[in-house]
Amino acid sequence: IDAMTMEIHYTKHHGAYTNNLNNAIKGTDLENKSIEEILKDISKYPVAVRNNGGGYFNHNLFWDIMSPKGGSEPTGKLLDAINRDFGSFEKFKELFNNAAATRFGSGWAWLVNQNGKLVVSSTPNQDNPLMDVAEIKGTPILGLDVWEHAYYLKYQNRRPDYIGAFWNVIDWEQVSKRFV
Ligand code: MN3
Repeated sequence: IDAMTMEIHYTKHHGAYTNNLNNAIKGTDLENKSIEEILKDISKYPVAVRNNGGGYFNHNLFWDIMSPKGGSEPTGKLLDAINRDFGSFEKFKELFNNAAATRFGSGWAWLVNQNGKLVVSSTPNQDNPLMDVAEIKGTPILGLDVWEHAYYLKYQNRRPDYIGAFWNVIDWEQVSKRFV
């Protein structure tokens, strides 16, 4: 995962979602709600709130669960839950990689906490599992951006190589903190 892609991704793409979300909710009662509260009733709001609110939340999570010192494997309670719900860490990786690789067009792959049970899902565009419109709902604790802007500079069309490299930068301590 290279520095230039991350720089552009953070300053331009995430910056745009954040500004556009703020503009979309300006002067409405959504200004006083948390992003989680907004996302859970997203079907009630304009599409600009869905796209940019999702983009704002999803990237905040994405930056938080990556680290240059990442990689390795989860431990403790999270590893126990992965083993219980997927059979093994390797099996979970396979499912997650498949969700990320087969998401058609732009979107995200997720590890989702459904009241203590872990499932893998993917969503189109900037949707996420917190949204009432999501097919698979729950709390996302790990997410991978598979929009072309997330990898095209370095990997061009080779999305599977980008997905493979993601495992080297996952900060499992941060993912574990989200698994409550
Ligand atoms: Mn992105």
